[in-house]
Amino acid sequence: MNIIDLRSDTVSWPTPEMREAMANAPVGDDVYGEDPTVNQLQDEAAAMLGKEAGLFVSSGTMGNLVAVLTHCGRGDEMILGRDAHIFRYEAGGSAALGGVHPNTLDVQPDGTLRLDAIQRAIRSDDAHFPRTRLICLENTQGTIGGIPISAQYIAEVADLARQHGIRLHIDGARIFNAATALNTPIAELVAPADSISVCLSKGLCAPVGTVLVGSRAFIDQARRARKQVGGGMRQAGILAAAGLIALRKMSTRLHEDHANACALAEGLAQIPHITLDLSRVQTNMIFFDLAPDAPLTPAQLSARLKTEYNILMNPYPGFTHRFRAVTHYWITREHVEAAIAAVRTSLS
Ligand code: TLP
Repeated sequence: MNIIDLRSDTVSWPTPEMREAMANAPVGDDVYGEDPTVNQLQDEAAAMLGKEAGLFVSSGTMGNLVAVLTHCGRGDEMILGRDAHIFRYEAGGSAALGGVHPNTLDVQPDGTLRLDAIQRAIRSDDAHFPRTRLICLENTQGTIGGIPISAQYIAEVADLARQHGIRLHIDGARIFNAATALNTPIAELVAPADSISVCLSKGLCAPVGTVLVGSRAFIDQARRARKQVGGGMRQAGILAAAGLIALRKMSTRLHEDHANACALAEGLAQIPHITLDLSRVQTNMIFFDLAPDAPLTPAQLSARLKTEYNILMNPYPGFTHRFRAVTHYWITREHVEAAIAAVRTSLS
């Protein structure tokens, strides 16, 4: 990349090995279940995550939507964080398309929802209330800093859910980052969850795709929901071929992105006008605030970095002075040093 693109890990390009595998992938019609590369990807993802089956979908948003549509019926309720991607950034898809009622709770600084708040949010059996069907967690929790949440907490939420006959879905867009940061085997981390959507196209660099995993019965139903939202793809093995490399190879190198995020954060934290809490940099995301009296406004800093240094880093939507920077495969240590120097010079 001659551009240093720190806006997100979604911007990561496929690797040369992925492009090669895509060009040569054996394919079939996946709506008939006949694409060997898609089948391989689904099976490998399910095995890695310790679940019975997987379903390849086009995006993280579709993975979450299909999961919610499969777990919930119209008028049912899901409990999730007010800062969850599903609630904030998925265009209200589960309400628009599934009639699913969101019951949102505050996300704690450690990425969790308070167990007592979940307990209180679970509805009793009363005709006034929607039926609580689902709890959604997000790991890593992106909007509050890319914070990984532990296997123990997930197990506690799952216990609570099970006591009430409620399902647990994990938006695992960055679940491999969480497993890496926590040093927990991924299957152990997600063991108590009924479904997990795992993005291949963020830190794992595939150009497209997410795998939703769960029990065989859940995935059989999810296949119908995917079809309903127009997500049945045909010779999708071309995409799944990149996904296989994402799973097999890219999932084991994320500690490099985390180390680069730390280096970037440490450099930025020393620059006047920047406030950055280093203790919150635990995976590949960095959030920092620009002082209101800094020589540039956030919009001006972002524009300066782009036009003068070819560095893309955006103010974070919904906050007046906050930036988010995200490291990924195409961000090297040299890029990190260049970005620190560019921000320092721009703000001097
Ligand atoms: N997140 C994107 C934007 O949509 C904000 C980003 O740049 O971080 N779950 C989580 C936790 C996500 O962060 C994202 C994407 C998704 C789901 C949706 O994935 P896609 O973009 O594949 O639909």
